[in-house]
Amino acid sequence: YSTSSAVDNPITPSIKVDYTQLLINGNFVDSASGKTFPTYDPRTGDVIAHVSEGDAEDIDRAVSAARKAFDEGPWPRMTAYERSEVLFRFADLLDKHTEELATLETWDNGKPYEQSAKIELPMISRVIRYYAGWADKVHGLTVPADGPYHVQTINEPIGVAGQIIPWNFPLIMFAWKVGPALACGCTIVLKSAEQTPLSALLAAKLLHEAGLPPGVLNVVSGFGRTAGAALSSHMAVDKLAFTGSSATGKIVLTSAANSNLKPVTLELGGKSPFIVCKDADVDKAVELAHFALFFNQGQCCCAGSRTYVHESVYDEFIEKAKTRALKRSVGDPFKAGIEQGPQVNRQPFLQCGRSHVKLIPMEMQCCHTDANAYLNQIDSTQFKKILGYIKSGVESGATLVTGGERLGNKGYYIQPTVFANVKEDMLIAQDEIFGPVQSILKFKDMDELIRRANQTRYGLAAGVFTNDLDTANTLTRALRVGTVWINCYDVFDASIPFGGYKMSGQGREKGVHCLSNYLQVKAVVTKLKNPAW
Ligand code: TXE
Repeated sequence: YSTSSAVDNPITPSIKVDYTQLLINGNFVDSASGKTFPTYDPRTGDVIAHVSEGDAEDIDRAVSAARKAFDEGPWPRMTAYERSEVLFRFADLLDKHTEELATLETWDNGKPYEQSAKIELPMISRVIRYYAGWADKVHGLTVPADGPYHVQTINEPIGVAGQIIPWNFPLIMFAWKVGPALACGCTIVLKSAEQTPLSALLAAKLLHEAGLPPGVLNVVSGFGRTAGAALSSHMAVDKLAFTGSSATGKIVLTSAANSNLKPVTLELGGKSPFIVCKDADVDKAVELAHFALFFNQGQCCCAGSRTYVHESVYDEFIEKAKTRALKRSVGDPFKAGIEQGPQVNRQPFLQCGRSHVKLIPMEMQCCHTDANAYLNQIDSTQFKKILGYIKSGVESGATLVTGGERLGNKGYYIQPTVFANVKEDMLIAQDEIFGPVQSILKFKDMDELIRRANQTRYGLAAGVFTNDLDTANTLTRALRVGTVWINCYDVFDASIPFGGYKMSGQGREKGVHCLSNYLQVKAVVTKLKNPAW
């Protein structure tokens, strides 16, 4: 990998952080307790800013504001076109403030600035425009029921939506959640991730500048086990949308069931196969498989994190995958040409009671199947978690082809790492590593491949690299996943539904499918006096 000396000499971002308080009922306010928590620069571990720490009382205030805005406010009552105009104006403001938003995103998360500014921000305003376009196209049906009845359905907004988002794509997650909910006329309480609270506050401020009435979108920064738990169990929240780990997904689903049975959509983890077939152009396959895994420091729920390669091209593939990983440019994400920045975090959040001195057995650190065990681990330290998995890969007998170590002495940089000879029973082939670690597995025939590719508790996505139509179609039908990318990867158009099979989630985001998450269907049956008409 070509490291940049900038790993040790971080560039100072050109903006200052303006918004650190909670946004409740249209105003920036301190948390009820007055508490704050630090958000860190993953390039150095230094504190960027202290942010108001919301917990149950603040969630209560935010839900009351959202409730009032839904029950009495103008938002669900204004014309759908007026709502769409607010969203279009918001998208224009997102474009106008790209530099500030992208800077906050990179500073808080560590992703390359060029990725934030040139890939993510345009995707974000596009998603908002997509849902702005839907606002006045959400309508019901006329139903040909038996009997002397005139029957219609009305699609009504579901009410107050609670939305909990993660740190890997803070603004994209914000847009995927807020866009459809607002288009449908819902009001919102959004809890951002404790690792990356900054960009959502600026985006929410811009949404108010675009004309959003107070109380319609409330943003509470804070921790999962306090603010997140209060939101998912709140009796006055009508719907919950969550993106995060499968373990936390189980917890929020349980809280929703144990409180008011609010419907829940979940977008969770993955262990997606990327399949290189025997007819593949190896150079192109290596490049795409590399992108599928390493994009965003490997911190993607849909990362192609099990690279299956046909035995006829396996050796050549490994050699070339190694060369490509070694060429990856790792360094300060604010520097031009950087492909990989630091992982998101290392600090455990002591404020919410997690201990960073307790030693945890590897199985517990890595196993996401047991929610209680998972809660006891240091689950916020991605950097440590990834290095732990690399160790486990070596110990379980996989071949470390390149990488495997920390990079530099400062910040949370990890060498692009490639493992060969990986087997399904190894932890690195089963758990979501969420880091720059490529695991390569060899396969021989199609039936065996299908069985092995499906041998995971996840089912988010898959990549298939082939020119053979029958191979592509067979795999598409056989793989139990929510998205199949053929000869491409990570294509995230606003109109394409995204979500998982199995423990990767419930429901779909983006596209027309997402609207139903934020709607209730009301049937209206009117008796006809003169059934002849
Ligand atoms: O996730 P959590 P973490 C995976 C990835 C990563 C692992 C742990 O493998 O290494 O999860 O990351 C909130 N009630 N993904 O610890 O805990 C939390 O505050 C309510 C995949 O960051 O799921 C944050 O806002 N909310 C993923 C959000 O849940 C709670 C993206 C996600 O945090 C809560 C991120 C609780 N009890 C991690 N506990 C993807 N699908 O893309 C936490 N939260």
